[in-house]
Amino acid sequence: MFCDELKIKLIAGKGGDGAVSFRREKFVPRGGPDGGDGGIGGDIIIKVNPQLNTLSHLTHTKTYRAEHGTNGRFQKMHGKNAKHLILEVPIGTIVFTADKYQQLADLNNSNDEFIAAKGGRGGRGNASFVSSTYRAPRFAENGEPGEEKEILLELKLVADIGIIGLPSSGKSTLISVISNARPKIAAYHFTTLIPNLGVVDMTKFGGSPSDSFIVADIPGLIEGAHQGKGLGIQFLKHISRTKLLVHLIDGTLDNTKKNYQIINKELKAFDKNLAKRPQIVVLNKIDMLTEEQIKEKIKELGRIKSFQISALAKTNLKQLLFEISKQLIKLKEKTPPAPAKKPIPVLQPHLDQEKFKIEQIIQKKDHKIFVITGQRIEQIATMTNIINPEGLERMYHYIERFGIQRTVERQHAQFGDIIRIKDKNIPYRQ
Ligand SMILES: Nc1nc2c(ncn2[C@@H]2O[C@H](COP(=O)(O)OP(=O)(O)OP(=O)(O)O)[C@@H](O)[C@H]2O)c(=O)[nH]1
Ligand SMILES: [Mg+2]
Repeated sequence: MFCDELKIKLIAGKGGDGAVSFRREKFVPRGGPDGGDGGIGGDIIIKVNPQLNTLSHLTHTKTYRAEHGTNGRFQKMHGKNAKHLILEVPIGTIVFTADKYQQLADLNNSNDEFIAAKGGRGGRGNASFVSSTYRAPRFAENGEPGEEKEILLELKLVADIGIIGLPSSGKSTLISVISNARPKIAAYHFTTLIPNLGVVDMTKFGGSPSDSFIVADIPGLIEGAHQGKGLGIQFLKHISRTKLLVHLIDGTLDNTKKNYQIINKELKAFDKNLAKRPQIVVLNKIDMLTEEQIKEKIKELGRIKSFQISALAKTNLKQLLFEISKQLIKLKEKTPPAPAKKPIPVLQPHLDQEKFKIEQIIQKKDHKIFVITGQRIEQIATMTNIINPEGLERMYHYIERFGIQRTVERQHAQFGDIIRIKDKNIPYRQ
């Protein structure tokens, strides 16, 4: 099976910080707190675009970052939520964790999408902390950092076009200059023994990502291949699902038309339908021919229209690729859409609420450090500024509420010990 794989890093947007602010109005001497909440950070969403065939448009950048939410402001002004970053992928893309250990999503339908990295919550402004007992909080939350992770995208490839031709007509040379495939190329026959697949990134030739396609280079065919001559014709099954064939003819050989017919006869012997597949006929190696010789070849081919290229000298490749891409788009429009498969749920990462553990107890000379981990408590620690006395109080509130206090007490916590959560060192207190 052929796969296109891509590892990328995602950093979702951070939430905006909450504001600390107090109302200031004429004739109102002591206004209440009015600090607004921060905006939500942008998610990174992986979304199907049925027009795409490859992942090549995502290879230019290794790290994708969504925008941050903006900070809250006075007069309870809410910070702006950030825009989500949408990464488009072809149908059939599977999302894995970077180590490929866990599958996160299988995007099989034309409108599937998956939130791959969640943006951070906005921090609450001091206006949100007002209660009957807490009238003038001088404290606001920081915005939560966006999720950060590495993922692996995998796309199972089915070739859109197959390159066919006699041995040494230049099939592997062509695929090597138009795609990312790097097959073996040599001046002897049957250099290619198994098909090679390559992704043609049309943005490299001035096209758009949706023009990109997948090409297969197969072993050479010879007369009598259907009777087992040369490498036979079994490998033609690898291109039986292609939509279009590029028929490459070596321009330096005589009997241009006859050579063309030999290949078509072998195709027919393998599968009548494959022989009926649209073909783009290409005369290769024109760098070795004079203008006069090229004209003669065209004349010999008669009604069979051809492109004239040199794969080696990279002559006329762009025109050929745009023609392939144009024909592919037309052919795809004609093909009925695949029946809808059962919808997959849109998966969202969630935080395992209130679970924590003592990761480690570090024994120092005169005190201990309890290193606490847990998604939710770490999130709270990141969002809380403990230098602010009210922020520190809030941290103690959660330490109590989550049961961390009781747990460290059972481990003989004493005055002078530290509870460490993420990068915050909180003095233990009884
Ligand atoms: N002058 C010239 N030589 C070419 C061109 N394209 C390919 N060749 C040469 O032709 C020879 C065969 O090229 P390949 O790309 O290996 O041909 P192939 O069709 O893949 O051959 P098989 O895999 O054996 O069927 C090599 O020596 C290439 O350098 C071209 O445009 N001009
Ligand atoms: Mg080859």
